[in-house]
Amino acid sequence: MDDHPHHATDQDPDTPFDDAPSGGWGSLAGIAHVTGAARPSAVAIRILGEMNKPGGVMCSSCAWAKPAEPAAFEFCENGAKATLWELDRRRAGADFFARHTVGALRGWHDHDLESAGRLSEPLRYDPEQDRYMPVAWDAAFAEIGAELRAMVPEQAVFYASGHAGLEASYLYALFARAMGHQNLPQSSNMCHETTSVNLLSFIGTAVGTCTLEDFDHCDTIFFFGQNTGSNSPRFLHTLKAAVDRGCRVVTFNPVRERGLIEFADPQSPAQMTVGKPTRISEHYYQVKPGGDIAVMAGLIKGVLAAEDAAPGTVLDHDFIAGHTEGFDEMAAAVRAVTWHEIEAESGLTRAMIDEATGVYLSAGRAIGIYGMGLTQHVHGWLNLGMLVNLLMTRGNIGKPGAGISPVRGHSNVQGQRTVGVGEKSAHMPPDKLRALFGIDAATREGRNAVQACEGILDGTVRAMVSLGGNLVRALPDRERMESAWPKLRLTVHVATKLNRSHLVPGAVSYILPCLGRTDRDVQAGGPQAVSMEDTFSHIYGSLGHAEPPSDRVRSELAIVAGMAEATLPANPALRWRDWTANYDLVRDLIEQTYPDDFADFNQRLMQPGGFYRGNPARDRIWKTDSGRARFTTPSTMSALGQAPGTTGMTLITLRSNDQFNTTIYGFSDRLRGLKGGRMVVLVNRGEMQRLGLSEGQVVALETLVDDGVARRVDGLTVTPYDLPDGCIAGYYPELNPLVPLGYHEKNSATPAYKGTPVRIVA
Ligand SMILES: Nc1nc2c(c(=O)[nH]1)N[C@H]1C(S)=C(S)[C@@H](COP(=O)(O)OP(=O)(O)OC[C@H]3O[C@@H](n4cnc5c(=O)[nH]c(N)nc54)[C@H](O)[C@@H]3O)O[C@H]1N2
Ligand SMILES: Nc1nc2c(c(=O)[nH]1)N[C@H]1C(S)=C(S)[C@@H](COP(=O)(O)OP(=O)(O)OC[C@H]3O[C@@H](n4cnc5c(=O)[nH]c(N)nc54)[C@H](O)[C@@H]3O)O[C@H]1N2
Ligand SMILES: [Mo]
Repeated sequence: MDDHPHHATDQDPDTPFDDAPSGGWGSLAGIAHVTGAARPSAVAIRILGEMNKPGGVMCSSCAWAKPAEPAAFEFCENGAKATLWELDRRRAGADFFARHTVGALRGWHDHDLESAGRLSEPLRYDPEQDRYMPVAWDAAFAEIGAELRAMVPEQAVFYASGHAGLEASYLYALFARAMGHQNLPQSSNMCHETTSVNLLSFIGTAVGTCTLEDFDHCDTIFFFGQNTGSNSPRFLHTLKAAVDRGCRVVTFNPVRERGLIEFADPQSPAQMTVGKPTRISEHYYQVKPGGDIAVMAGLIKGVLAAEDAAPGTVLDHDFIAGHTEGFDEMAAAVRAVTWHEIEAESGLTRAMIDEATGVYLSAGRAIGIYGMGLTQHVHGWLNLGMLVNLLMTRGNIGKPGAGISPVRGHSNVQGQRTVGVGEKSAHMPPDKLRALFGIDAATREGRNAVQACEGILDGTVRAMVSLGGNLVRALPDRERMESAWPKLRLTVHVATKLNRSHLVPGAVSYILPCLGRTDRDVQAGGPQAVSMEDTFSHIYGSLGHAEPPSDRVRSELAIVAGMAEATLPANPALRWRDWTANYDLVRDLIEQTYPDDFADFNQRLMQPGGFYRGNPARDRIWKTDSGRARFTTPSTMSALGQAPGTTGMTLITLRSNDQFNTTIYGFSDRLRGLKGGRMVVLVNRGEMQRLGLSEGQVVALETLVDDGVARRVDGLTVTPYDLPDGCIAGYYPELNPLVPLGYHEKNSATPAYKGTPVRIVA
């Protein structure tokens, strides 16, 4: 019997829980417990004290900005959890793997796998014993190199989760291209790829146009499907400051997310003692999942009606005429949509949408914020198209205090793309590859995450290298993917902690333990910093101080360089050892490869507030085919690929306040008032009655997409929750087996994790 605390059930009565508004004392109380320690260590306190400040560690949780003038504590509850989770004093070393077979570990809960502690030595899977065994680094690199050399380059896939710094990521992207492929899927393929692909085609930039300063000047913020309180909590301070100076916040979200309703600032002692939180959203509308296109059609209808009533005063005619194309077609299509259809698709009334239009029209400067609620839909492209439309009617892109602002997920997910981690040639310019390294890049574009999965299913992909992440758990169609994974010839995981993906080894399989961002990274050239890019395209250096988990753990950059050197033919321009000794040299290469983005990179590395790499759309330079910003003509009023019908429900998968993606810190979702278990299905009371369900009843969900594959998750406890009719919710990653791999955003293949049609089976 394995010695772990949460076997089949995932109840955790000890997780701290209280009912305080998001950000209050309650959020601080939860921090110390995540790794079972009574209180944070001295080094943890030092790292948290310096976190997100120049010269400190840049938080490995979310991608929110690190302000030039940081607060006394520039970290949040969830950043602290991520930090303490990494600073875990427990170790998953050789003795741990001697005690547990891979088969036995497969029965463990995700939370318990990572709770085994930091990985502390390189491991090779021994199929005879079904165990991971310690191995020497050189032997690991030699075998990985031999396996990769024996393949056609395009049979290899190099995945990256958005953790690793720019330096390691650049070398990883270079390694793939030097080997002869561009199969570089990234976590953003499951996340903001909808943004990267579609914003590029609408306004000529793959990233948001705002910077942190814009939040000091905006008159209104329209929020679509981003859960600030759990996923980018430091943003709550920015929001509160905006609200305090009169900015009006309007939110569209099927779930009433606590942080967007009210927020108590734990850094404001007055508020703590008075206990009076600030109201964040002036209006909060519980839109149906996939209903945002209809909402925005209604808002634009309102703008057009106001212009009709007072011609020349509402639309930004100079902007529309001087900078855009497609306005007339878009406006005609929106005028043709009926309010009946808008109300049916959005689940909101015309009066509500008119009320929100009033706020929009009252504002000279508006910001549109969004997250996974817009991107993870089949018609996510149109969600973004409509938001761009709405903003552009009044010239709200490319002026101070206005813009479109996707909130990115992983701390360096945006930056990895900037330095070449991506499947397209454009991600790492071929002329630079030739000039700097004499390498001719593959002309064929590579595979994104969904295409990589298809390749694993059909056997055309033979090697899966992962720089961080937990792909098997994060992907759609998990059961199909888990059963295909062992057919891989080679699996390599560069990781800090043990996770589920490590437990489906290919024929040859390695776990290579790496330093985390909080760890001290000392190479032949001395202590090394790494860097990352935030959601506002600002770049920061990060310096770790903690004692590494063991002397057999290497930096991500050293591991990438080690694998590359063992795989590639000798090339004097590929100086893997020199680069490992001194990361300044890698930053010089990044600057040479992307001179517009990274001028004086080394000199500006520790600049307070980061350095800005610029954004043409912010300056109203449109790098689109026509040189103009494009209005999008809506062709449908629902972002869903398939309506659930009367017997089905639309499933949205959520993150709790006690997880970072597949890393489960605990079993409480404090800000939603839920605790104890993650195997739940949230249903509103009216729907429970209509469907004949009772609270606490255990049910299954089955997917209604008809593609010949049966998909089902059992053992879900019915939990009443305030949601729109026709909509149910549950947790990611537990419900991932329900999402079909082929059910994804049209242009970018981002899985439709927020709009899967399912049936509840009692
Ligand atoms: N603590 C913590 N921080 C994180 C993460 C984490 O797991 N934990 N993950 C990181 C990552 S990688 C990412 S990408 C971000 C994710 O951060 P978010 O973008 O906030 O993503 P989610 O929490 O998946 O969902 C966002 C919201 O969308 C709403 N929603 C669902 N469907 C719809 C819809 O159709 N319309 C609208 N308007 N809303 C909808 C949900 O109710 C939810 O509130 O957070 C990052 N930060
Ligand atoms: N149903 C559903 N599925 C989803 C989503 C959803 O909303 N709903 N969201 C999607 C989104 S937005 C994303 S981004 C993906 C996330 O997918 P991934 O990025 O693949 O998954 P993570 O859970 O972030 O990865 C966690 C693992 O990263 C490793 N790790 C942690 N820190 C480090 C480090 O510093 N270096 C290295 N090398 N490894 C490290 C640890 O081993 C840890 O177990 O999931 C997607 N899947
Ligand atoms: Mo993400």
